[in-house]
Amino acid sequence: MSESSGKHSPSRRRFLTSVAAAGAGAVAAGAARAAGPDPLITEVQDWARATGDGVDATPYGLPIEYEGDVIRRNVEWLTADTISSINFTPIHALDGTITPQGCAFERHHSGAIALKKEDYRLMINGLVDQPLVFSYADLERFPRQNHVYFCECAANSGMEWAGAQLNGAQFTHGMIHNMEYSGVSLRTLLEEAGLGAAGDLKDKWVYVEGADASSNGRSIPMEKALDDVLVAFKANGEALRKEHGYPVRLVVPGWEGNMWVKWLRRIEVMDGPVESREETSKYTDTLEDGTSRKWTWVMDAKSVVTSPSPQAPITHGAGPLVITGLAWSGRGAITGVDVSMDGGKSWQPARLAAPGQDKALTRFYLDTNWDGSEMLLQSRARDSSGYVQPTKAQLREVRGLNSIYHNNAIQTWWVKANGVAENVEVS
Ligand SMILES: Nc1nc2c(c(=O)[nH]1)N[C@H]1C(S)=C(S)[C@@H](COP(=O)(O)O)O[C@H]1N2
Ligand SMILES: [Mo]
Repeated sequence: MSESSGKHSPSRRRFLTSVAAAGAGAVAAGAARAAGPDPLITEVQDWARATGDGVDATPYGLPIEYEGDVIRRNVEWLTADTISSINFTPIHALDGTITPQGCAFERHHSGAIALKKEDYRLMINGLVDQPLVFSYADLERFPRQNHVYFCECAANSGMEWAGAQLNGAQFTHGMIHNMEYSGVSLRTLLEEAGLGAAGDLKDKWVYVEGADASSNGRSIPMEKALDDVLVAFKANGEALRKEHGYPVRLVVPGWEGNMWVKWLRRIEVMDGPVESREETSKYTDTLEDGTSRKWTWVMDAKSVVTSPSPQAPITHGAGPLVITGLAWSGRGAITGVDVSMDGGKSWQPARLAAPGQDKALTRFYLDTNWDGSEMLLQSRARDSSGYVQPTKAQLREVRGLNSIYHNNAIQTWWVKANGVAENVEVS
């Protein structure tokens, strides 16, 4: 509510104060608004005096200027340069589950390239009956599918292993996006090339690589390649943005973002994994004893409260409060989310906005009446495999402190009585 017009009388101010003191909260604030003349209601406003923008003003729309805060952000010490870089989705400011492409996190190893559809080629070679090259127009002639999936970088929350570090859900959990992809099943394309030459498919792999300088090559076991992997060219109904791999990217549902090769260029059917850089020195987790976990492809169940959170403090005082967040699992659907306000001592079930979808983000809400005292706010996800999101202590017991990747531990926000929230750990 704006006080800038200066038209509010002292008595109105007192009235507002007394309502707040009575703890009547957000609902009564509406009644207070009616107590004095509100120029936003009683005066004719500029926007009603003349016509607005014409329909030709915005051939392609961007968010209104007042939403200029809902943007990707960097963490300076994580972004050595903008070529090998990462930025973060503003999950604290979004609702629902679909991430608009315009603010979905980006991770590039050698910058985002501009590749025309006409210059696009996808090769399938190796242990196939007939090596093939597809143009973009060729891909459009295969039967198409639509699926919503989350893409999470394995490094999401990686900075939080040793302790609470980054102050905001965008920074601790924002290496994730969730889009509706349209594309062709990888199985369809592999079958077009013919897998007879590969023999027994059980021990076969595909090696996928991109057209950018880094190529970001990764090995994927054939079982996954023939399961639900998509060769996608649309996201949320429109062409992939350049930064997400235009014109074609791989979608590897539930598996770490690094395998979602952008600007997809080549798929080789092989009799073993390549053990490339991105799957050996990177994206593996070193344990206490110095050995590393290998082939940790699946992103385990995880959740985070997006509001209130450090970038989305409570600004309305005690009373009705909507607590909300996101949950996801690479092993299937989210079946439930619990919320704790006391650092994990007690839990209550949150409401899922819609039944959990396979390997996609699920929105949860807890509609509560906040008593105005401080909270240690947490969320805990469960998935269709029966897996329950672990605490940081439980995860460290198994993995130690050397890891960077695959941190799916429960997150805590310390929400103070004034509504300000901070990233903390509870032991
Ligand atoms: N060709 C190519 N594919 C790539 C990358 C890359 O640098 N080059 N980065 C990978 C990583 S580490 C992640 S987390 C995802 C990020 O996808 P996004 O940029 O669309 O968010 O793309 C993956 N695919
Ligand atoms: Mo990543």
